[in-house]
Amino acid sequence: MIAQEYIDLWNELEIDVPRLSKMLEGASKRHEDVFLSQKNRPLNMKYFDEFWDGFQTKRIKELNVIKKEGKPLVGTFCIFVPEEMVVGAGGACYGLCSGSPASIPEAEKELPRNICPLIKSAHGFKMLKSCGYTQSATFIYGETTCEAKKKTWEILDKHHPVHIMHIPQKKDTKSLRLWREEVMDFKTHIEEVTGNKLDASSLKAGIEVINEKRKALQRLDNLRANTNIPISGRDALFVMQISFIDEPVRFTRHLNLLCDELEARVENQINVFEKDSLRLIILGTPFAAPNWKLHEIVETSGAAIINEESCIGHRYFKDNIEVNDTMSDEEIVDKMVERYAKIDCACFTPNEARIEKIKQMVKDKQADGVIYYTLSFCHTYNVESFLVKTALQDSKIPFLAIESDYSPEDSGQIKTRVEAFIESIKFSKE
Ligand code: BJ8
Repeated sequence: MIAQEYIDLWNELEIDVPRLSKMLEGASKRHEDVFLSQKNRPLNMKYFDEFWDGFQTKRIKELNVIKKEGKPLVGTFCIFVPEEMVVGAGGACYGLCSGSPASIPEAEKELPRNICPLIKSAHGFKMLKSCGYTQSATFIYGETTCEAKKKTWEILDKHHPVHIMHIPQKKDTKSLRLWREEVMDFKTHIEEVTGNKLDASSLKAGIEVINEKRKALQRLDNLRANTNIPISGRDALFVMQISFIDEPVRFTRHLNLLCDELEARVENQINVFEKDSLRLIILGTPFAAPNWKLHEIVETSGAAIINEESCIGHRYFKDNIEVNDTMSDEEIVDKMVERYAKIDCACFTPNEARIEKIKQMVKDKQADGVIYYTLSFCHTYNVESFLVKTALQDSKIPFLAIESDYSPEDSGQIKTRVEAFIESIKFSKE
């Protein structure tokens, strides 16, 4: 039962109240099935479970308080957004609803069927007015990372304001110059919303908050790769998904509490998986909530997921921004540009650093194999999978490629392939 104050807020945001209420019932049931059914969960997951219960109510209320103060709310689908600037300006930057199949049929009235489900899902949420985050956003952040996204912005902009950043697709000096200009334009855009200059001290304040969040995520990342695995991959993914929508300081505090508990579990040799379960890393495209399909399949097939080389995962938090008190705003922006240029999205050519990083991750985390996950019709990740596969096979690292969308229809088929993959690794280990 949704409290009247939230229904009033939803009406104010022109949300389709019956539709969102129905979607939330489904989201809650799915959360119960995928997460609450697990045994031996860390007690500090309670905060994240409760956050999920209020993610379209309490959190939307908080965001709209910020907006009423004239601060920006920036909704995004990509980790190229310089979120430190938004936070430094007192605003909030968050991931938009884009992981559910429920909104896709509506999106297909305006978008082609054969494009990535993430884009269609997000576009459908806007058309249906059934996501509090999208409805609240001052503007949606768009980027030119892939063909489908950059053309969708032109259509999405008819429903909601979109600010587009041109992401260069090479990492040479010329391209980085363009990227710097784009970051400066983004800064100006944020300043226009608030009417205030983003000076060195506000930039630094935003960087500190996001650095702390990334450090806590790095801590989780290290803990879950222990020999005794203290948390399931499903739970770790859930925490990372919430990192994109929660208030960052509160989120960091709760994540550090969870990590304290995980540290104690490691010391006490508590493992949430059967001893000798295979350790797998997932590579590829992002998992927007509630896309939990692959994690659920893998972890109910006898293997543990110990990492995601993904934007909802390692790619998001691997790098911080190092600044000091003597830096000017220009120098701080340079540091931000440098940090964002390290993102190894498959939209870059060449993208060899990603392959080297994956090999290192497999070694450091003592993974038994990788599953390369591509959302259907994501050409950059799909094509790059050949290069990753070849490099990993040369290093004798077991590799499985899965391409899927948000529908549950292929779950059985994926499960069969994952089980066969797990058996083949076990067989070769023996
Ligand atoms: S930095 S991975 S978040 S672009 S939408 S590219 S899945 S076809 S999300 Fe991404 Fe930024 Fe890169 Fe990360 Fe493919 Fe779909 Fe495009 Fe996608």
